[in-house]
Amino acid sequence: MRFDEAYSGNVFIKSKQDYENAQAVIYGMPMDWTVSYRPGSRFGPQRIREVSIGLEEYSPYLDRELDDVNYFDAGDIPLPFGNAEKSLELIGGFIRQLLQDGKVPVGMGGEHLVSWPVMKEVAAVHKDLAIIHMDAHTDLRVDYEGEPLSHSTPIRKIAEHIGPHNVYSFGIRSGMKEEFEWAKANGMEIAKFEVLEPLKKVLPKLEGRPVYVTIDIDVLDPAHAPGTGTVDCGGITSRELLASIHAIAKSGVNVVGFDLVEVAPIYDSSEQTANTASKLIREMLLGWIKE
Ligand SMILES: [Mn+2]
Repeated sequence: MRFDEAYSGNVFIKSKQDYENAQAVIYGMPMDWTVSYRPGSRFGPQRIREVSIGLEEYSPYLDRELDDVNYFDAGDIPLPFGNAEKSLELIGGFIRQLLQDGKVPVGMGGEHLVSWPVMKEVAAVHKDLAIIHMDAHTDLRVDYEGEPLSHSTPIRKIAEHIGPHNVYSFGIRSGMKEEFEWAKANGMEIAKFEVLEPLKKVLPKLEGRPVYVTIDIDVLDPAHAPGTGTVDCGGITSRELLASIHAIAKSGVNVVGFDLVEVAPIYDSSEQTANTASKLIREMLLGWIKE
């Protein structure tokens, strides 16, 4: 793969731009064509990169700095506007290549549907994969008004693919009654309203297992992250989300890939959401990409 083709401008702070030696590869998935409410997340990845320049390179939480991690920012994957099926195929192909090269995928969305082909490819390589999902929304719909390719469906798709008992959702406060009932009937754990405390109970169960973590920025309360398409009040604080990232870092799970999705700069007039997202990515890189 020629990454210079995908490269589109600035990079996440301290990216080494050395693919061969990179442990992790950051990439943007600038797609927002299946959203049920407000579009705009296609511009998320670029804005997160731009504001990342304002980050400190050192994490006082983890006593580690970005120079200690080798990562490569591949830019945004070029995706055909309006064609969800083709976009997901392209994302899947990109991830297949990264995994073949032994890289940890670090994705930035984009709407949440982009996580589906990523999780599917990761599951093909890492048997016994578990998913940690943080979100305001269940994302367990079969379809949205008849359309199965919708940003309200990715967790249902991966749950059916790897088994619902391997998927753990946290911070959920919005969804149809049927979605909650489906989860309960199929042995899938949904932690409502909170993230950190239920996560601490689940992490020991996942010790030693490969885990993919998918975070929708709207798990945060809109007071902490207003710049997203489907805002939903009653969410967690950025402090709780950081503590949750650090709890995963300290646990015995093996994080084999992760993403942060649904940042929509157009609703982010203070740029608080993009700045928060860039710090979350810093902490995930420092906490989850081990030596
Ligand atoms: Mn959501």
